[in-house]
Amino acid sequence: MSGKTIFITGASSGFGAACASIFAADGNRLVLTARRIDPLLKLQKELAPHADIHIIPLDVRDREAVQGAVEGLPERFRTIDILINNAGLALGLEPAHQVNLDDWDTMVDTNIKGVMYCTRFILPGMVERNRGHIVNISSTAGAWPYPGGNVYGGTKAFVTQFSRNLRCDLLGTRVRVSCIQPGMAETEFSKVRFKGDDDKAADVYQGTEPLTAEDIAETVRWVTSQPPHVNVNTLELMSIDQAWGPFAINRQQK
Ligand code: NDP
Ligand code: 8X3
Repeated sequence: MSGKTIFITGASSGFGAACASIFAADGNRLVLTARRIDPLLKLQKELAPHADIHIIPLDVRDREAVQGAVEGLPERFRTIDILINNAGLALGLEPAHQVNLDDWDTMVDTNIKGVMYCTRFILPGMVERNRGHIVNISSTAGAWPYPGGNVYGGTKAFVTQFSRNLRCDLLGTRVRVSCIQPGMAETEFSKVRFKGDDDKAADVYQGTEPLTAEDIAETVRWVTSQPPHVNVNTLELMSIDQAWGPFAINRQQK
């Protein structure tokens, strides 16, 4: 797949940056967005020989900024073929009764509202052109609960169900919607979750072979390169070193 215009949120690291590399190598035009401009500039410099790249410093929590970013795109980037709603984060792993409420707000604003805003401002053009593809990055955490997953898992459950509901609204158009649900993958994700504590972040992956950002980017590439009549609805993937546990049971002390 080449010659497409692809809008990626959260392109400054992890899955988003890996998607940028893969889609640039294939010869696509990219709009790369994230809050941090320096990694975007670096990526632009690296990828520019293969692809036309437009970068925008963008906080997806800011509705007006998202609208301004989409409406202010240079002419050659306006026809967005693929939106990758990837920007997101987990903050903390505390139980619900001890959690920092600001962290919950940040996750809701980024993982839910950011996806809503980008979708709402980019989707009308896709419907008008009767073509396009939205790829939403959810998580296994949206389907499978774990201690401390509380609001992070809730936001990803939103992403999964929102993706399905979009398909219902878009039935009769040629606009596709896919939801990817990765399990544990080694990126900056845990460093962000543990607020810069590198040791805690490293412990998450210690002794395992986690998914990589490139694994997810390859998955997004596969999903988006299916024939136009094929819509991959939901795709869950995990490292071979991860699986489900049994139900947790609280036993009375004798
Ligand atoms: P990273 O922390 O490496 O990347 C997250 C990206 O999101 C960064 O580019 C960051 O950019 C961006 N981002 C965060 N907040 C905002 C914001 N308010 N506005 C714009 N961009 C923002 O993690 P991953 O690559 O692993 O995560 C990508 C997505 O994948 C997330 O949605 C995450 O929840 C999901 N996921 C991750 C898994 C994992 O185990 N790693 C597994 C399943 C899903 P910047 O800080 O520059 O704004
Ligand atoms: C990231 C995967 O298991 O840390 O979404 O929640 S997990």
